[in-house]
Amino acid sequence: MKEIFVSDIDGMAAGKDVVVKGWAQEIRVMKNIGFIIIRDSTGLVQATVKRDCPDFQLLEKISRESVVSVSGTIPESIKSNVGREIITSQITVLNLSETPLLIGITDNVETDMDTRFNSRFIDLRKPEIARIFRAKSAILWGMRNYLMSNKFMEVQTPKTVSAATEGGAELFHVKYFEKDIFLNQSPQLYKEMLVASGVERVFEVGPAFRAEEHNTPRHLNEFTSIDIEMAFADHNDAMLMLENAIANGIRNFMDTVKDAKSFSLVKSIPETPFPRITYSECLQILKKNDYPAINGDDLNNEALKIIGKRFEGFYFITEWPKSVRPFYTATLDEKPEYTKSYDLQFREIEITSGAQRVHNPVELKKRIEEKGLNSENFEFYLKTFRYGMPPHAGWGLGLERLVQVVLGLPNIREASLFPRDRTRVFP
Ligand code: AMO
Repeated sequence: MKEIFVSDIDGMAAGKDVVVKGWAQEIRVMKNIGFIIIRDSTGLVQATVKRDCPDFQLLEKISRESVVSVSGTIPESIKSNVGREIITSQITVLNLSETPLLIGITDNVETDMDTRFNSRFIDLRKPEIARIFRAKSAILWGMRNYLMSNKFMEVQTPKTVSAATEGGAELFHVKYFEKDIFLNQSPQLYKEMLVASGVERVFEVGPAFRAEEHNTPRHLNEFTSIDIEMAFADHNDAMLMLENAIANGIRNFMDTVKDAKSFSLVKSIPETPFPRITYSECLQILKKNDYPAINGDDLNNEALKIIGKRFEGFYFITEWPKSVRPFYTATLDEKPEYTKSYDLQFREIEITSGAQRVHNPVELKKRIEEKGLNSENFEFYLKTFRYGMPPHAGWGLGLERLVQVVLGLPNIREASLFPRDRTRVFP
């Protein structure tokens, strides 16, 4: 195991002996001196190699991106523009890299996204790409921590299913022995079933599959869904959990990722509660903007752009019409054509959908059938509502979308290590 990471060198006293292991990002050799800029996951260090070093000749042989282990000493004064230096006593090449590299790492050449994703393992060596995933990890950790400290239990549910969770056509079919089954679009039915099992508060971080045909900067065919479901709660309670989980995720990102604010679009921990606007209020705004009437329909991208301009960052759109929400969404007692549902938006981008759910099994069966689905296929789910199902609410959040908006990434694919889209199932 390596004993130190490159960033551990900061603050070490002159004269200390260290062994640095990483990738040889750049090699320069002159007559009496040479340099290797070594990169590891924490940063860069310059290994200065003087002519009297027994391994000086090796410098000619090391190709860029070879993996090296370099022993050396921290000098009295650092003469390197990477801010860290060791004076080399020994170089071991652990594995040579082939040349030329598949894509450049430090060169200022624009490589198109397709070429980059074909060699994603090298693309990820670029600090400006790697930090996206440090941010993603830190945001997720902060959200997870918030949920765990609010009595949520993390669960794992099947991704191979025999019933379409959300209905609709966005399903991948899979041959499963003699049967035709689906890849799950969302853990919706399972998280609700776990509420009935008495766990009360569950969350899952896992893949969700959507066979969306469209190729857009906001859609992936496999994304990471963070889902929660909580018993004895309504839509307002679930919204409270959501805004606090997000604020905690961003707080953790800002506290733990170096220079977070310098590369993120969101520059501070968002204040809670997030602003709320109802669907009907959105329609009024659209009308004032001479936008064509869309009552009862989903709000499309253009409409959401108009609404999004009124808010700085995150905001909720609440009380969506029943017609555009899934069968499991509870309706408002006083306005039964509208629902106890919400979307969390950032500008025109939808980050989360959620709602209080129907908990009455008779109503739920009716709602399934109203959507043109066969309720017999949902018997495994409906059954759990007949033996003591509490009122409950929850949400599903697209992690890559959240990372996209927090960092201001132009394309959601940038927030996925190995993106899956209409044409890409590789690497
Ligand atoms: P919904 O279908 O709105 O709701 O999905 C929830 C969130 O998942 C993200 N998302 C996507 N991200 C990337 N690519 C996609 N193709 C994609 N599709 C969806 C979005 C979206 O807001 N069961 C409900 C949630 C619930 O009510 O608990 C559901 O799946 O960020």
